[in-house]
Amino acid sequence: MSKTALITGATSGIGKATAIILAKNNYKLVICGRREDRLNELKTALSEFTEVHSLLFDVRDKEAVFEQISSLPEAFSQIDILINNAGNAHGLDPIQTGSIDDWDAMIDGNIKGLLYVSKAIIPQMITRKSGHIINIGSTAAKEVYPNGNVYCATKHAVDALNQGMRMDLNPFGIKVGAIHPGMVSTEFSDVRFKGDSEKAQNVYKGFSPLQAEDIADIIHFVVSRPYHVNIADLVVMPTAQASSGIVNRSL
Ligand code: NDP
Ligand code: 8X3
Repeated sequence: MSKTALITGATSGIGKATAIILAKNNYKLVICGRREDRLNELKTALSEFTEVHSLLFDVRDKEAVFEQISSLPEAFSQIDILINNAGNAHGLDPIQTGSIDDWDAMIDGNIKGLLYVSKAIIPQMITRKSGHIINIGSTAAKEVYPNGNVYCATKHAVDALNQGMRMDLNPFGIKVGAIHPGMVSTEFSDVRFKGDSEKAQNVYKGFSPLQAEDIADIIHFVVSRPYHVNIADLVVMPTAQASSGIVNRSL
């Protein structure tokens, strides 16, 4: 029987690429996001390969998270793999001029949203004594860069939660691991710079960034390991990148 994966943030970037590769490899999917048109489009496209169900919710909305996940039809209600991917950076400002609304969006989405979705799904994994949770962190989970302050703090929190979840869920045989990408060309920078496409494009200028499909390939590798193998913590950068601040823009 094929496994069911629930992917948050499946409407774009890493989440969408992951949905595509998992669908082509016969995983059943629950795809989640806030943009209904994109969810519908993706569901239609992937239905050629697998069974797909979509859930429309904002991960920051506690009630909506629990309502939507508990509304899953029987055929999709057993979640074998949870991919906590939804998240974004909002702004790139020094701490003294950062916007409180941006801080709230990042803390509420990247940390609290990940917790709400996990809380909605972990009990069934405990009952079955099986399951796999993949948390999408970032190189920003491992180091801090100038003006990254709150985004880096939220991703450091994801790193801590990943470790904590792995410890607490260890008695139940549940796998927990994080993937921490460096610079990936998605809609991430468009969101960070609030639609200023020139600023967004400059982020990836002069080198070959990772593509969403590169991370999706890795996620597929991670979920397809045998039961006794848990990829607990994986950092992946473009070859041109050595750290958050060191990027060789001549590659
Ligand atoms: P995108 O902006 O392309 O995708 C972000 C996804 O998250 C979208 O599907 C969006 O869906 C969803 N999302 C964002 N906020 C919410 C919310 N409040 N509720 C529900 N869904 C939400 O960026 P990426 O694919 O790059 O980002 C995916 C993850 O990867 C994020 O956690 C990001 O921090 C992380 N990451 C990205 C890197 C990069 O350089 N791109 C590097 C390291 C980590 P919708 O708008 O439809 O709700
Ligand atoms: C996204 C990568 O370098 O913008 O998490 O923080 S970075």
